[in-house]
Amino acid sequence: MSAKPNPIDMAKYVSARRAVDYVQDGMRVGLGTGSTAAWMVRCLGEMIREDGLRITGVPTSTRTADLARQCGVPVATLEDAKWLDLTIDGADEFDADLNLIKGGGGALLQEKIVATASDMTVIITDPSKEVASLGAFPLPVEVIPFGWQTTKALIEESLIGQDVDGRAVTLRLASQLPFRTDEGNLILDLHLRRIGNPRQLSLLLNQIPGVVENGLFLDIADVVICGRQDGTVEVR
Ligand code: ABF
Repeated sequence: MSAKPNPIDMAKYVSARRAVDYVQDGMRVGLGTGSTAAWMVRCLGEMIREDGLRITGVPTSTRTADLARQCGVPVATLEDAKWLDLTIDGADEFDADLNLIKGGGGALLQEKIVATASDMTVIITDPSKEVASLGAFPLPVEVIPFGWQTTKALIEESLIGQDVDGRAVTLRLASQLPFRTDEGNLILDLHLRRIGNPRQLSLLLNQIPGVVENGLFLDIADVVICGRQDGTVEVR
């Protein structure tokens, strides 16, 4: 591996390195977004250069697409690939049921579409991502720009009576401006602290006009790999 990880990145690298063991020649592979997924893309580039691996990558964000091209990973659109053999992606939180919160990187919509269009989804993490209950990480919700303040108010209203410990909703900013997703949408972060019923909350959020998708990834992960700084790895 040409680029060696620093100790902080070691857990991410170990997780990514173990995940690419699932990649076989000829696969169509969903390429996740985030710093852990970036190590996965670099590992795939190494395998392509050194072992002659042949795959087609479908990126989940423009920044992953850019990194894949830099690493020599052939990329295609999901339309071209039609279906994927495997998706490898990161997460912000995972629980004992392998349910996730994703979207801290702002790519949750493409990530959820790509992961859902895959025969297998492998999530790469480190111990800091494991939780007893989802929710400590603010739940990202992607909304269209039109009427977003009304959508925000409807979300806040919908949280009343839900099994959550917090109800603050904030607009995600990037350098004092509203953060925009690759689709030009906005992200609202729900500071819920604990989500008692993720399935019910996910269904509720996605019924609200203006909501495009939310960062609860339920029944999507087939495997969660947890790398550690000491170089060991645990596969759930
Ligand atoms: C991406 O990976 C996002 O959905 C998630 O927020 C992020 C985690 O980033 P990192 O690997 O940098 O912790 O899939």
